[in-house]
Amino acid sequence: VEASIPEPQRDAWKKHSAQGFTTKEQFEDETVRHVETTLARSLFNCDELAAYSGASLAFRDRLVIEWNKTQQRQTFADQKRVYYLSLEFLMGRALDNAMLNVGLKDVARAGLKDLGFRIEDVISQEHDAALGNGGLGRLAACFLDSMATLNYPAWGYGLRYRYGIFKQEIVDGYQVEVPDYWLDFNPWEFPRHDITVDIQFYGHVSRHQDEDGKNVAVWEGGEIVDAVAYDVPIPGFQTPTTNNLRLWSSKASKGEFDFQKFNSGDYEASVGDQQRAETISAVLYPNDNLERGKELRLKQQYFWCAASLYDIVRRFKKSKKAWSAFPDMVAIQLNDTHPTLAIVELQRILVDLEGLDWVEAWGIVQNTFSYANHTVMPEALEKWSVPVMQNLLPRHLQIIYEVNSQFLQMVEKQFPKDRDMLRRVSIIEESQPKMVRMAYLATIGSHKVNGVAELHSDLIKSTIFKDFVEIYGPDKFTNVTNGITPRRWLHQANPRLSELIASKLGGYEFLTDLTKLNKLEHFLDDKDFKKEWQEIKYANKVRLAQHIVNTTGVRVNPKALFDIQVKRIHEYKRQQLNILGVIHRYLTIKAMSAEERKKLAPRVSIFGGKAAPGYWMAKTVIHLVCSVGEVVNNDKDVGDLLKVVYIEDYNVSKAEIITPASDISEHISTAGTEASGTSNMKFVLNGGLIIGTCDGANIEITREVGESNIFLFGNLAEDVEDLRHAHNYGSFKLDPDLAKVFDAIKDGAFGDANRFTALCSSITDHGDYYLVSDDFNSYIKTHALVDEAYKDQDAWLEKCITSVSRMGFFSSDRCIQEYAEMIWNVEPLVPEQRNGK
Ligand code: NTF
Repeated sequence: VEASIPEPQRDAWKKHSAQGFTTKEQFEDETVRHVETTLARSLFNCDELAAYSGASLAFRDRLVIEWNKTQQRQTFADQKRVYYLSLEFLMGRALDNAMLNVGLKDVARAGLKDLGFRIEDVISQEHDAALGNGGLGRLAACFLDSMATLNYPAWGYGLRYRYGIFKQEIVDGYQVEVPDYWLDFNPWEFPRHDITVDIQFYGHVSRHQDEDGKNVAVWEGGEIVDAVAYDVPIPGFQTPTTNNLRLWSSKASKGEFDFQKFNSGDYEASVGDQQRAETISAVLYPNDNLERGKELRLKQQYFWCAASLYDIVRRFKKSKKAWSAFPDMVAIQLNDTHPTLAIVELQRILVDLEGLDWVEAWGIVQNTFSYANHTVMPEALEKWSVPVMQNLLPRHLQIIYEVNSQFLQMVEKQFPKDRDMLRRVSIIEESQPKMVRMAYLATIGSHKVNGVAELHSDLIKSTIFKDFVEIYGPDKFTNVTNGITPRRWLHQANPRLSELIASKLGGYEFLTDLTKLNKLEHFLDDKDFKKEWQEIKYANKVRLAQHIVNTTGVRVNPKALFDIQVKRIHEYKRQQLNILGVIHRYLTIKAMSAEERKKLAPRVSIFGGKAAPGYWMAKTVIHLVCSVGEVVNNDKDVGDLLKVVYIEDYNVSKAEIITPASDISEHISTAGTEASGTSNMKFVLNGGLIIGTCDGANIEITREVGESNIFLFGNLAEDVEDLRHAHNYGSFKLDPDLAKVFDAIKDGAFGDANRFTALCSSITDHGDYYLVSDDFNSYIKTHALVDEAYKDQDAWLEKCITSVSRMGFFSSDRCIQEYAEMIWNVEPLVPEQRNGK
């Protein structure tokens, strides 16, 4: 029974209920109070960090008031909720976002000024919440923003890693990883020590007869770890909704603390148990698009799925509804296969703990879950070894085998005697050791499966899920093209551009209906507007140039064309193609006469992004970029014509500085490998053009902005397989321009050539899997077109403005609405208006 205040005392309670500030005076009151009492500081020792902390706590108080109201409203409304399960949430900074979303940034700016601080300095004190690797985690963060903004009753569930993605330092041109301990002071989370769930691991399964004589499975023994909830409020943009992101942290269970050992004097061993429990949520696995099958990762997954499901089921049970109503109240979205064990866990709860019949339970499970696939790359598809799972989760493995056996019986009926089909679609791969194919399990346990861009959704139907389309029919598979939140990626990152757009469109409605941007096309002849647009871009480039000189010492000319590639370093994303192209440009400049050089448009090639610590080839690419920069940036022949910089520690807050400053950005993955990409959308929305392959969302961006406003190059996805085959079984012919680039590297133009041997030979001698050579000529030629186009600044500007005006489709609001209507079947919940209905 939950405690509550008795009726007669409720008025007193309401009278004193917290309100949260709205005026500048109140903001200053709250900020100073927090600095003085919560932080125990004073005006004699309040630095920018303390000011950040005080202001954040003032905003947190406001958020939590709205958050409480939202939770009450949602409980009372008793309607379907959506639960978004993601192992990553790449949130970035929260203060700026909170200020903008509650509409009090101007109040805070004025208040902080009164107290002696510049708001920008205060905002930049915040440590990024970096609980993700890249696109997948940032997508989850954009989705939370959109779900709150659109008033959907939605919860995020994730893990509260003590260490987020590592901090990258570049030392002597090499990546060095530094742990990201970010929880020292985090005003944005609320520990909920009262919400603790016991999570079981290992042990064994036995069979018992229950009272009705039914044979039930009982999972016994093993170890128990506690999951403790930490809640992070997610404010919508100018809406009454503040949703919840619940992150689980692991802790040794009280029962688990081994008093036997303790009493017998083995204190250290019992502390050891404590520490082992805490390692479960200790660290985010730093791989993007790679699964390495480590037991601790599986432990993380089950820990988080089991705690989240316990929470969801408990909430449902309070409603006293029949189990058959579960899918009418609960939609669970799986962000990739990482939470697939939640499917098995719900089946276990329904059958083993709640006594439902298997078939009825499985129907409920399938109607509850949906699964989004984010990659087709084989090394990123999750498979878990059967022996590992048998040991860690014995009952879950039994359930998986039972699900598989019923599924295969169904397939056998549909395709009698097609043995190979059964082998192909089995959840269990008959390898040595046997493996559980998580993508198949997720597909079988869900009512909808979607890809994240049109090409990708077509690809999954013709490759990894081809047989499943035959089995279930095509309607189970659908597309929801990714999107980004215009609040963070336009309004917050590029406030001047947002303001200029608002001044033309007569307000900020475009931030909640991004299709309104299309009205910008009416201003293509407005000279003042265009001039101001150009000035804003220039100012954004000056700001980035300042960051570059501060952090790398390299001085870049903000009048040069800024050519940017920032994303995780991966062979499939082809930063190697970019840097080899840069070398080609360098060699071309070196061979030019002084006259010819005068005609060339100056360029700055900007790279940024982290390599997974164990990804040696990616680290070599970083080293090559830095080595080329070292030579080019100090070459007097080249001067401003070419600069090459590596921006250290690319993360969300750096992206907010980098994205608005691009003239052109690179989205150049081998066709068919990048499921969607989302930074492509961010760059175009900020008035930069892109050079890209026909891959992922680039294709839909082209459809929207028009072919004349994008620089496409390279081979098509449909030709990739044949080209690879030709490399391996025909004759591989190296592109002649690329050959010259390799000669320069081998001659030691960028330092000791041995360091780059493997990188070069992966292209020249080992099949060129990512088609760098096949696409090189097209890439170089397309960059020449970019140079030409940039010379006509007026035409360039028109391309940029036209593109921005056509980006409405890529709002994550559109994307969330599609999920809500096509997949989740949930409705928004808006509070009743006071004056009526
Ligand atoms: C990533 N997938 C894809 O590589 C990106 O193209 C896409 O934009 C994002 O997902 C978001 O959909 C992964 O990180 C994973 F885990 F699936 F490999």
